[in-house]
Amino acid sequence: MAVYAVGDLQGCLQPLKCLLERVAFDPAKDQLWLAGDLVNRGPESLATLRFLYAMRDSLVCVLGNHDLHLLAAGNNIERLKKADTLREIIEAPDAKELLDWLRQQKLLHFDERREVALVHAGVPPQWSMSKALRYAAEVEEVLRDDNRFKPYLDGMYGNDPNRWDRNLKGIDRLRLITNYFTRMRFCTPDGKLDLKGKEGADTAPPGYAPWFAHKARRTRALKIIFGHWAALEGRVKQPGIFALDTGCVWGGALTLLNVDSGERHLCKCDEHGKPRQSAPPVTPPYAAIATKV
Ligand SMILES: [Mn+2]
Repeated sequence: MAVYAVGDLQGCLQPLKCLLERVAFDPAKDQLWLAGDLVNRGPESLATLRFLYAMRDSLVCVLGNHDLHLLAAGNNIERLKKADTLREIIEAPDAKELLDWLRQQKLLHFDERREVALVHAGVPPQWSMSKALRYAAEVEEVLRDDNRFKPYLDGMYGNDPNRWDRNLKGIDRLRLITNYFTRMRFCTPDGKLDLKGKEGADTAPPGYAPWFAHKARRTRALKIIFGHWAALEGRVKQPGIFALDTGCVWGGALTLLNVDSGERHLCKCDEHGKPRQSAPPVTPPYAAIATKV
């Protein structure tokens, strides 16, 4: 059995198929971890979601900001913005089945045996993995609750509060937890968020740094796989940190990581998210990820 992790798909189904074929992925034996943002902006969001749903028993999936936005728009179509390409999903005959599956997914996954976590944006520096899992579960529980998920999706938008306080309550608490796991890039050592910056790791405002770069980060002994931050171009110098969003939807590449060997496969995409050329597997300075298997 092999375990692979793939970066932000955003509706780029063909590059995903190209990578799964390249590694001879077998859904009966292998597992695919999705770093979130399965849909939106790219060419085939509905087909991507259907493809993944059909192989759901072989997946581990964490939700990204675009996936939550799809759930919110499924609940309230007014949430759709001009640049969104999500209407085809919301109007599909199987929309309910697909969206009900999507809202069962997690914000944070932790494989204890491998000591590897999977998250869309990151884990804030002030939280241990056990704390992070508890807080992620608060949101996951609400999302799965037929009576509570709609008000949550309506109230999750916004950048405040931007600093963790364990006494936060209600939707403010859920919004900040959601922003940490699905939107964070830069923060202070105690987890105050800056949600404006989207450029490279060296563009943090004064006092801020990429979430993974804080020396006292409480998860620094663990490995963390994440997506969301295309400007990193898959390059992070901190050991144990694996950035998988290589901007497929923006004409970059889709990255597939073998979670146990650290080997990376890239499929380049053209502006329509179609495979352009295949690139050889690379294992750059990203050391093999898990040894305890
Ligand atoms: Mn994202």
